[in-house]
Amino acid sequence: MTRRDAIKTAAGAASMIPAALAADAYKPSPANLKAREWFQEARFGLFIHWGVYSVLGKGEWVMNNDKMTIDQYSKLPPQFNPVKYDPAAWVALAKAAGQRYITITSKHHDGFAMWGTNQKQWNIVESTPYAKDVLKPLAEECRKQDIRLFFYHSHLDWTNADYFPRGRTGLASGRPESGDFNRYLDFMDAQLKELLTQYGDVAGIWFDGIWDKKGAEWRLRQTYDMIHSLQPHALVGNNHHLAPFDGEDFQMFEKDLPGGNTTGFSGESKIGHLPLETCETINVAWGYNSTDKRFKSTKNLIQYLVKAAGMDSNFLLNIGPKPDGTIQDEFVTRLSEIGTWLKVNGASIYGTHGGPITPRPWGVTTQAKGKVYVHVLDWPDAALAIPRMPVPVKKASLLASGKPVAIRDIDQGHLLSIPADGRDPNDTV
Ligand code: H79
Repeated sequence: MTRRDAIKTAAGAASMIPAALAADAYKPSPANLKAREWFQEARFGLFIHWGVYSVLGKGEWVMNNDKMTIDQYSKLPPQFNPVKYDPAAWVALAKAAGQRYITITSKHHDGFAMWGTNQKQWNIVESTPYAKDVLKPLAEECRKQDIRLFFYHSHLDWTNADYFPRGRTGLASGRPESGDFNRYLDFMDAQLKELLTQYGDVAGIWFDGIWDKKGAEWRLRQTYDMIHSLQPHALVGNNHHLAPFDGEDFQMFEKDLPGGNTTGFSGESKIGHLPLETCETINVAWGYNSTDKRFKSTKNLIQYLVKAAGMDSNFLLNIGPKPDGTIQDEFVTRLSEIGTWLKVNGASIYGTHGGPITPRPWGVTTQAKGKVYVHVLDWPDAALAIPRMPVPVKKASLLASGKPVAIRDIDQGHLLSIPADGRDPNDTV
């Protein structure tokens, strides 16, 4: 059974569970199922990590890594004044890259709210000289430019006293050794409610950080149910590095293709039956890091997108804007180069599912509407032998030029040959 069939079967099976037994099982609304379809077709999104940590240019973990107290960290908001922030340009950048959605940090682990929350003064409107909500104009621009908007929201909070007992990180912040964790969760739900009622259509919430306090009662279903009751189509995902929990709508992987575990913290995330997404950075850091020059090449990033699609997964590619609101050239260049490639080859990515041939050392396959797209990332030789397709091959051509491709049936499958000048060093489709 393919992943796609498994998803259909699982959806069918869920609806056959007797109501009494299923009382507690999450049943996604029709709007939610439709949003999942949109999500899978979208395939490519822009991740944005932006907060007061950007001021220091040492990434979004600086408070934890440099063992900063809340007093020390509180010196950052007065320095955060992104006068060059241009949400129209940010959204246009994502559009030009061929991305269909944006996921931005509403709150990262430092607990700082990038919108004018009423729950706490620790927010961009009340604590920075900029004094404006940055999420609202972004949401408006996304609507104008037909991009959907997700909020990244950290469960983990290094500055909230009620985040108690403490977890594994943010231990040098100097908070009192007492607090009410349920009050913290109430606070978080109240903040989420603001995001889901004051920013129009929200594509979903991307949670992160519960790995900090394993075994705590996070009241996930209560929070997920609230989200779905406010916006039934909103997709809930949680970067807990485990198999999906009830109430979630997609499964994510961090710095690894689905099922991979090169990072060492994805060991328990077996691929489930929900739509998939994997996120990765252009250099190494998520939040702005001024010394991080380890930029991946455009080719590497295109191939990551292609490999993700070959595994039936979305790719969420990150940028960390500067504290003044601008985006460094290295990010802009790569995003626009990916966009150029997608203009020609997008039919092999958008709206596709993983193809009939599982990922191979030479590349991957995707499929849509009676076509199989063979993505050759690495030409092994003058000709390439591929496994047999599930149905007879009528015709093969290059996606970029439309030129016919020589294909010959052999005992073991098919033999493809493409002259060197017809190949694309990024990915010959
Ligand atoms: O938002 C970005 C990062 O800040 C955040 N997720 C992305 C999307 C992130 N947080 N942590 N990590 C990424 C790396 C996680 C490291 C961990 Fe651990 C290893 C978590 C659990 C084991 C280090 C050791 C942190 C806690 C214990």
